[in-house]
Amino acid sequence: MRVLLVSANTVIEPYPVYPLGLDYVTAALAQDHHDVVRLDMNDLTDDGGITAVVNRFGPDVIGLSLRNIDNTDALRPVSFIPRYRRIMAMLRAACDAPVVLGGSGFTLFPEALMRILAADFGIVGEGERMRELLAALQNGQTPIGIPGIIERSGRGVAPVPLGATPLPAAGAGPTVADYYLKQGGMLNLQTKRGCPFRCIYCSYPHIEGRTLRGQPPEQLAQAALARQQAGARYLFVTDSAFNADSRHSLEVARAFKAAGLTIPWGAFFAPVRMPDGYFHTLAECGLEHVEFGTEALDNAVLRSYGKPFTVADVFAAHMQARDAGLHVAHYFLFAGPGEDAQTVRATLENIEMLEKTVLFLFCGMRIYPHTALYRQALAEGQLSPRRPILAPVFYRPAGISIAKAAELIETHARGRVHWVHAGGGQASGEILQRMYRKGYSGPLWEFLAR
Ligand code: B12
Ligand code: SF4
Repeated sequence: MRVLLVSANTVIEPYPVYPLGLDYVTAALAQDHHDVVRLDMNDLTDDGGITAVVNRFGPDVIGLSLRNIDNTDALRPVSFIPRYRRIMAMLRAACDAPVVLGGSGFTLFPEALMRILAADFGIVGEGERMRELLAALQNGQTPIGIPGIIERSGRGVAPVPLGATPLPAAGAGPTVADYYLKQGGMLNLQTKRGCPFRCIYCSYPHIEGRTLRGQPPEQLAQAALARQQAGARYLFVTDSAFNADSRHSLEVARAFKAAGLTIPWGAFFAPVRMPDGYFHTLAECGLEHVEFGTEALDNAVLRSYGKPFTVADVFAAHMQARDAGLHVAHYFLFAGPGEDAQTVRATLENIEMLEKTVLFLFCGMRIYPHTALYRQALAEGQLSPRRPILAPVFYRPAGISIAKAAELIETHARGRVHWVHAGGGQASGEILQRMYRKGYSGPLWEFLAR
């Protein structure tokens, strides 16, 4: 079949992110010899380009990748759904091919997005299952009943994590990656799926499953090398927490080095104490940036967020990474359950003791479906089961308002470049764009470290 895969994402903050998910879908469809063409909305200078591509290619089926739903900012929320509606309208005007929705954002809100975008099918979870969907359509059978596939009415079956997923054979080829190679030269790579932790607000285990499923290190090293050969100057590892499986992460890093990967890379880490020498080994294998999902530096708040570590663990992990010569950043998420003015101040004071770092401070915990936070908000009467949460709803802690917590953070952060509140907004996006144009690559937050 002729399949057009469209990446709808045009968010460029903090930087444009290569649509990695579509590599996996493309690789899966290639196994059945489908003719796949990809269209990246980041790469189109004007939306009219959609119609031209559809007219030229004449797809039998269109897959639309929905990564982001909104900017998850409680104080200045921005929804990306109106843009997706416009893309959908242009696809519908250009042809009659059935449209299949997928992607991490879609997986969080499948029924609502099927309805709003009036799509024909959706795939909840891993998009490799599009193979089965196309096989059913080709054989004139209904795809309903295949795990993860839903139709417009929302009827369908819950997804089950795939056992083994094929890795895109050669990684990102220059034709689809060109835009990203020019905009900072960053590509990405996923070394495993899943997260075993149970942080109450987190949607990642629903998107990727709780069981860690690692890809073979040698294959990953070849995929990393293919990206380097395609021109990538930096790799971001997209795993929920790279160190959630310390053995696999070490094997992957060593395989990178053995394969001859020379470009730097970075990843998200849980700030837990790692075995001695862990970060040194990763640093020797090219790791440069450690992004810790710390969220709070108050033990009661960490407990109430369901985090698998304490304040002491955070300091220990920080020192381990710093001693290995790595750039270290911490993400914080204020105003969740258990937060009040005193815990906000405790976290802010403890942050002062983290040396040589950058702090990304977010305020307001978005409530996602299938999370303990969702159930807690229901039990506390903050939500009713019928209230839609596609338009973001943020948890309201009893002890402090989101606005007040934001004010405390703002006051503390004012005038300090390494305290980046709410992602730094458009201004820091623009600074990054300028630095990329000058030839810099990578997340670049190390320039702010103090
Ligand atoms: C890594 C990551 C980042 C990194 C990206 C680094 C990089 N260079 O790649 C950084 C930190 C930069 C980042 C930033 C942001 N992120 Co982010 N990020 C992620 C994360 C953890 C992984 C995404 C990923 O690459 N996965 C690996 C690929 C292989 O999987 P995938 O894309 O999901 O694709 C699979 C399926 O979804 C499906 N699929 C994908 N496309 C399609 C298409 C079709 C047709 C089909 C059938 C299937 C299908 O098949 C694929 C293979 O199985 C997800 C959470 C998660 N665990 O998914 C959040 C996530 C995507 N991010 C999110 C958000 C909000 C953002 C930001 C907007 C945050 C902000 N306020 O700044 C920005 C936007 C950046 C941008 N330019 O788009 C949200 C999106 C939901 C929402 N509320 O909108 C998520 C889901 C996290 C969450 N809060 O739940 N992010
Ligand atoms: S916040 Fe991080 S460690 Fe916690 S469940 Fe989510 S991905 Fe896992």
